[in-house]
Amino acid sequence: MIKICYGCGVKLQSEKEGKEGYIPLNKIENSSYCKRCFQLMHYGKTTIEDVPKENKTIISAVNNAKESAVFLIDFLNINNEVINLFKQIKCPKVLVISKIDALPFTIKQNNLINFIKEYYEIKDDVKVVSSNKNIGLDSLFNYLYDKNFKTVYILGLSNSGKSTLINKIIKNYNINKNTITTSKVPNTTREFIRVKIDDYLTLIDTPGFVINSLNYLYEKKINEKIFQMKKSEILKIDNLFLKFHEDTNINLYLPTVVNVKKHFKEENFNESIEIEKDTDLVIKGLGFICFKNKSNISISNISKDLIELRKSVLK
Ligand SMILES: Nc1nc2c(ncn2[C@@H]2O[C@H](COP(=O)(O)OP(=O)(O)OP(=O)(O)O)[C@@H](O)[C@H]2O)c(=O)[nH]1
Ligand SMILES: [Mg+2]
Repeated sequence: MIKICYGCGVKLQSEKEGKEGYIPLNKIENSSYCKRCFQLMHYGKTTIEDVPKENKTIISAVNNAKESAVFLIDFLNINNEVINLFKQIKCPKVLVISKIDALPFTIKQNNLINFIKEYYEIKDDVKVVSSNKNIGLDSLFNYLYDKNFKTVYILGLSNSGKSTLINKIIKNYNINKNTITTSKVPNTTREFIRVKIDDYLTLIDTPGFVINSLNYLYEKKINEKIFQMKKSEILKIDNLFLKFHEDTNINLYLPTVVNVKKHFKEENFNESIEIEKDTDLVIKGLGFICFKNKSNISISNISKDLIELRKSVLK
C-alpha cells in the first residue's frame, strides 16, 4: 500500500536515504511523517535533498482541477512577479494578505487592500489573515462558504504561510488534529495535500511557488526605519549597498533581522537607477524602500532583476 507523508505530501519510501519521502523501514508502519518532516518539526532543518516543483506545474494542476483557490501573499512579497502568478490562476479565487500581524502600525489594512486592488488591477476580492494571531480566519472561513468554494487550493510563494493557515483552520474547525509540517525552510510542502475540514469543505495544501528572490523570512513585526540620506552617502542593507546621488528621505520596510546602517567606504557600484518621488524600490524577497523625493541611486551586490519600482504603497 502506498503511504503518503502527512507533513509534506510525498510518497513514503525506505529505499533511498537522503531522498524525498525517506523513512526507515522499521518506522513505516507506525509513522505518518517522513524523516525530512521529522527533522524540520524537531530541529527546524533537514539533510534531505530539496527539489522544488515548477510554478507552471502547480498552476496547470490547479487550473485543470477547475475548483477554487485562496492565494496567500505577505506584505514584503507584494510584487509584479507574485501578482502575475495569482493572475495565471483561472478559477474562482481570492487574494489573501497573510501574516497581517507583522504589518507595521503605520500601514492601514484597508489602505493596503485598496492599493493592491488599484495598482495591480485586481478584480477579485482581497482579504487579510494572521494565522499566528487568529485574525481574519472566521471571516475567511465564512467567505469560502458564502462563495461556494468547496475544494480550495491554498496557493502562494514558499513561506507565505499556507500550511500554517491550514493547520490553524484544522485546529479551529476540525476534530482531526494531525498537522502539516511548517518551517522556516523554503519548499517545506512538497506535494498537494488534501485536508477534509468537514462534509462541505476540503482544503488542498500546495508546494510554494518559487521566484528569483532573496528569500528572507520574517515572523516578527516588520521593521519600519526612516533615514535622511545626503548626496554621496552610502547605505548598507545586510550585504547590499545603495549610494545616493542627491539628498533623499527614505522609509525602509524590512524583516527585523536585516541590518541597516550608513557605510563609509567606497564600493563597486554596477547599476544606476532613477527613482521618481513617492516610489517604492521593491527588492524581491527582502522588502522595499519608499523614496519620498525624486532620486538617483547606484546599487551594488544586487542584480537588477531582483528589483521593481512601483508607486508607493504609502501614498
Ligand atoms: N508572523 C507570522 N508568521 C507566520 C504566520 N503564518 C506563518 N508564519 C511563518 O511563516 C513561515 C512559513 O510558514 P509555512 O506555513 O511553513 O509556509 P508555507 O507557505 O506552507 O511554505 P512552503 O510549504 O515552503 O511552501 C513559518 O516560519 C511560520 O511560522 C502568521 O500569521 N504570522
Ligand atoms: Mg507548506
